[in-house]
Amino acid sequence: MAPGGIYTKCEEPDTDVVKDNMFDKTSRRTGGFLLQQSRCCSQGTSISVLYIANAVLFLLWIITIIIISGKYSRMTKELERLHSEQTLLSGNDTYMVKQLEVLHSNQSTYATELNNSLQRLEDNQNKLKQDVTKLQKDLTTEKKKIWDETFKLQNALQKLNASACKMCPEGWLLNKGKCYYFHEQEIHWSLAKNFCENQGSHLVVINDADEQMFLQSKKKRYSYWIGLHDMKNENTFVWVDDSPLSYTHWFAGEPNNYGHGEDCVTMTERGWWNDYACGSEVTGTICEKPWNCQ
Ligand SMILES: [Ca+2]
Ligand SMILES: [Ca+2]
Ligand SMILES: [Ca+2]
Repeated sequence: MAPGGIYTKCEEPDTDVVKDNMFDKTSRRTGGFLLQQSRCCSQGTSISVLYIANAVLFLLWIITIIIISGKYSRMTKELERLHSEQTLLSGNDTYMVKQLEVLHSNQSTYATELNNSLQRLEDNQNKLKQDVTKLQKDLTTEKKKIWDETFKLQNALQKLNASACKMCPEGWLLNKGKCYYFHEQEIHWSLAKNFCENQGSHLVVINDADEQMFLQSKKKRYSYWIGLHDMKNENTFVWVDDSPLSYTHWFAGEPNNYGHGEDCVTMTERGWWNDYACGSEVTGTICEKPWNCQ
């Protein structure tokens, strides 16, 4: 196609057109009316094509606009969504910042409480150390006092022992404030009674089980006279110091007033009591007297 397109072709006929014009001039006289009509129809067709092309172009433009509009709408929605998410994220960021601030505040509080607790523990530890130190000091002081008291008591005891005030005379045994003497000689009851009285004592009076246990644990011979008799009234036994007969330790079957009569009492094997003839001699005598510092 020559420059100028369809319009040029219609207005500027080429040599063929000139020829045609010449032919037209020739045929105008010979009846070329049909040819001229055919050229006008060709121009109308071109215009129609032009319109159709324009319409197609317009349609494409409209479609393009619709597509672009659709994409623009989707992009707008996407932007709105992103903006919404950004707002949400911004909100979350703000919430996170607040949470961090709260955590930081709590951390500071906990740190302060921890420091306070540590300080209290340290104070308590120091106080305990002071208390322990004070207790150790008090204990040392008390120990010194006890040692001083012990030393004083030892001195007093030494002075007491060194004095003439003995707890019991030599050869006598001490038990609960009483002195006892085990006379190892075979004599009858009246001599035994006199012997004890000559020692500032009397025949032993057994008042309870403790005294009985002490005596039987110390006896060495088989039989000893004790201070019990029924000389005045048969089978009514009395002590030489008139103490009540509140305790007895008779052997089985005793007192039996055997033979010609038994009105005095002995402590025999294993400590059992037995009424025995006062004129008979037995292997020993037990004397008793209160402890007396003389
Ligand atoms: Ca007694
Ligand atoms: Ca008798
Ligand atoms: Ca008897």
